[in-house]
Amino acid sequence: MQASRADFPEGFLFGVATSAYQIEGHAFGGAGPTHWDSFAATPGNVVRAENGERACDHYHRFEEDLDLISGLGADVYRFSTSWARVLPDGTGQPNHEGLDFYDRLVDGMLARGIRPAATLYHWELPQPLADKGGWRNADMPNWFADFTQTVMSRIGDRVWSAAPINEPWCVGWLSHFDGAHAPGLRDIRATARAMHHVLKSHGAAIEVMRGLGMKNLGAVCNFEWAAPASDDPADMAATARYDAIYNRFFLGGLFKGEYPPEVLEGLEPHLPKGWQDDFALIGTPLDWIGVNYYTRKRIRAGDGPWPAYAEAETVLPLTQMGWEIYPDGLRDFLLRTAREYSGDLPIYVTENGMANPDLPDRPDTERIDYLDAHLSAVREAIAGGAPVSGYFVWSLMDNYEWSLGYEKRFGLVHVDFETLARTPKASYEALARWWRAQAS
Ligand code: IFM
Repeated sequence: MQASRADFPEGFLFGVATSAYQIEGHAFGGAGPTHWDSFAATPGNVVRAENGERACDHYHRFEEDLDLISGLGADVYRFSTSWARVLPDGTGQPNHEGLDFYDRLVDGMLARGIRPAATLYHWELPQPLADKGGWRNADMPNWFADFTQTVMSRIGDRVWSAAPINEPWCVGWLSHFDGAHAPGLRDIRATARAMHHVLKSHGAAIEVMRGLGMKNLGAVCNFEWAAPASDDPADMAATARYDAIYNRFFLGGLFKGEYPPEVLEGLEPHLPKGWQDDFALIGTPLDWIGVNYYTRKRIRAGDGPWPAYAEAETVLPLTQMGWEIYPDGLRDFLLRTAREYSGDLPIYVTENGMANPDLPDRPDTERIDYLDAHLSAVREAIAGGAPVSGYFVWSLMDNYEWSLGYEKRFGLVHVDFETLARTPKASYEALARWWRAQAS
């Protein structure tokens, strides 16, 4: 790899990210059912109807996995807590086995000198709450606040950072408008409510954590660079709608107390009554903002009602996900986030990485090149004035890629899903060579 720690500002942190349902093995340790289990059990939703029952069996092998993170020289490990593992019914009686697991996990990081970066929710909603309408239900902020209180009363004293919800766009839009993730809805009213309740729940969780005296609290949003397929005004307007829904809705809510007009054009009639009064909670001050970045989309005008956009053909090399490799988008998002929304607030690249059809005995040079190019983009953003403070690779190891099952391999470590053997890839070794050099 081209980079070294010396190329980044002093104190810049490097880490890896995973999430609970994608690696833990949800069948273990008394976790309750989630909407991902029922979504995956419905034919046609997930490749081979695969689910997170066993995943990487991280629940039993977490010490080995923490050793891999330590061997990599990572400063920080970004993990998530499973709501249904901690509160199998979504509310009420905690599962002590689940809380003990996160306690041991955090202590295992600290024992290895790794900073724990917790995300409270990364998509596995307890089924009993999904049965009550899930993110559409106006009680979600209260349920989420209670979950936050339960988890963080136990581990909040030792985590280095915490964020409430991973990728609100996926929780709101992808899951309720596109129907591609659980609960698999395609409904504009459900979408409007979910998008708003996700942000309200974010704010409620931040307030709970502040009340517990926790510091270093942030939000993690995923962004896709949107480029018009042509300079035709219709394509440009469609691109602005895509950008507003995907990117500006969440930043606008968190930092400006407003939603973009291009989104209100479609969602306003369906937002819950009194939504305008919720921005004080949604915009409760943060200590950092997280940017998850993978790709860009070329957008053209589409047929039909709002939002009337369509994806145009790709023109750049693609990852195994079919996503264009476009590192400039990361640089531009980091600059734009600081310039238009977050100012001097530290920005972390909380996810970046690529899926590749890796085999354990073949060097994953494509991933090394991808990471190299995106790390250069981070350096360019820093040079341009963006206060970027850290970078996390998605992901530590191959895992459950949601509706695409176990086929898409994002890991720095190869996982054989028959034997569960872990084998570090060439990208792991390449990063370890310089991350281990002078861990901060
Ligand atoms: O695997 C996902 C992760 O759960 C959230 N961010 C994007 C990753 C790759 O699709």
